[in-house]
Amino acid sequence: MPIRVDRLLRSIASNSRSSIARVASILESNSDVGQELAQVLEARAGNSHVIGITGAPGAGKSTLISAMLGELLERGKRIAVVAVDPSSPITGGAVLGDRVRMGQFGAHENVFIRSIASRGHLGGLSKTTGNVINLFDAVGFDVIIVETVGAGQSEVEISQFADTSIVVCPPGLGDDVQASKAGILEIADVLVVNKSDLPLAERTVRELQEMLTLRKKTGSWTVPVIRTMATARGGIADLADAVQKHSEAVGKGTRMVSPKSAEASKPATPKNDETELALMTFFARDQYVKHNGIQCISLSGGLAKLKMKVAEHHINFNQRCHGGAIFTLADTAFGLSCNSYGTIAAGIDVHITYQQPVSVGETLIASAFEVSRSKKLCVYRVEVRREEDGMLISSFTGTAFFTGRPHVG
Ligand SMILES: Nc1nc2c(ncn2[C@@H]2O[C@H](COP(=O)(O)OP(=O)(O)O)[C@@H](O)[C@H]2O)c(=O)[nH]1
Ligand SMILES: [Mg+2]
Repeated sequence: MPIRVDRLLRSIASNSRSSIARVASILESNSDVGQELAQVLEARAGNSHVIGITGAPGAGKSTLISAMLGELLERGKRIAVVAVDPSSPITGGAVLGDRVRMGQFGAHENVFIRSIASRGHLGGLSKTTGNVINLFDAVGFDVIIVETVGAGQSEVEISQFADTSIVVCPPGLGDDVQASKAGILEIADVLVVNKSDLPLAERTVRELQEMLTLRKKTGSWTVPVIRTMATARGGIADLADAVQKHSEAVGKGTRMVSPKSAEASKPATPKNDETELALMTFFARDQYVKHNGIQCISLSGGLAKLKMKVAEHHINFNQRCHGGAIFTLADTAFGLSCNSYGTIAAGIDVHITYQQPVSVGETLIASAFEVSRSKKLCVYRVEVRREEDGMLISSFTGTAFFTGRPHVG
């Protein structure tokens, strides 16, 4: 083992805060030393209970974590918090706010709070976060709480790291939001309706309970719906009890074996020729795709590669290709790819960025890649490039939910 790695490992064995912070920074830098450290730490991890907390911005996750810290400290635990903030690498805006909200216990000797900025690490969020979690695990924290912001990919990724996933719902969840969050609810081991002091809270609890009775139960664990008022530490003991019960039900360190079990629980990949035939049929049937002049280049291994020549009817009022047309191309590549597993996959959350304008006569190529896939959810990335010079025009990420229902016809 190189001297530097060995020295760093010895420095964290003393459990000094500054050494742990230094090693966390090295892991985040993803340098060679960081990668070696990550391997050693992974081998030493598996004793902590990792709790993922996710939900819409403003739901009260950070406030809830602060209240949880108070409760868990009273129960004699050492706790590390990892706040994953996708929006704020430099300004520290939201991160700083979160520190304030978790601040009451931030300086406690048995608490360690670390923020990870994730912007600019496309596809790297899971790796860095996983490495920092393993660090806290290896140095002996009893509980590691991971907060992820927003809706979409990061939650899905984080659910792969947590032994217990908590989804926080603010009161007033309308029907639309419920539908779009169906996939997120699928990953919840514990549901929390925070801000139970607000008038719509009871209705939200009832709606969530109804949704839970409708969905098929997997395993023996029954997902509880807990009411909390994080600002006044209301319901926090119940939440800590529920999380503890889940931990006892599933066992410690389950996240360490999850890559294997996740692999086992993935929908089986059908044989290539069958997949391609099915995808070809979907493609041929799609009226909207035809209307936009989208052509298929390949559908190999369930991953779609499509082509669209930008015509007059794709042009917007600025004489450029309409963003909606580029979106259609990327979304079609996403839709075909995630539907290649024999059952209907429904898109629940997508995001697109536009890097370059496109003019009439240019040809665009969209290629889909699979980022992750579990039994219920999958995440895809699609790149749209200009055929002439390979220039990146647009990047798209999408999450889809496997409904379990077969395709019609
Ligand atoms: N009324 C009420 N407000 C809350 C409660 N919990 C958190 N808040 C407020 O909701 C806002 C967002 O909280 P924050 O923890 O930053 O949410 P996050 O974005 O999910 O981390 C803050 O102004 C909190 O004070 C609660 O139980 N009741
Ligand atoms: Mg927060």
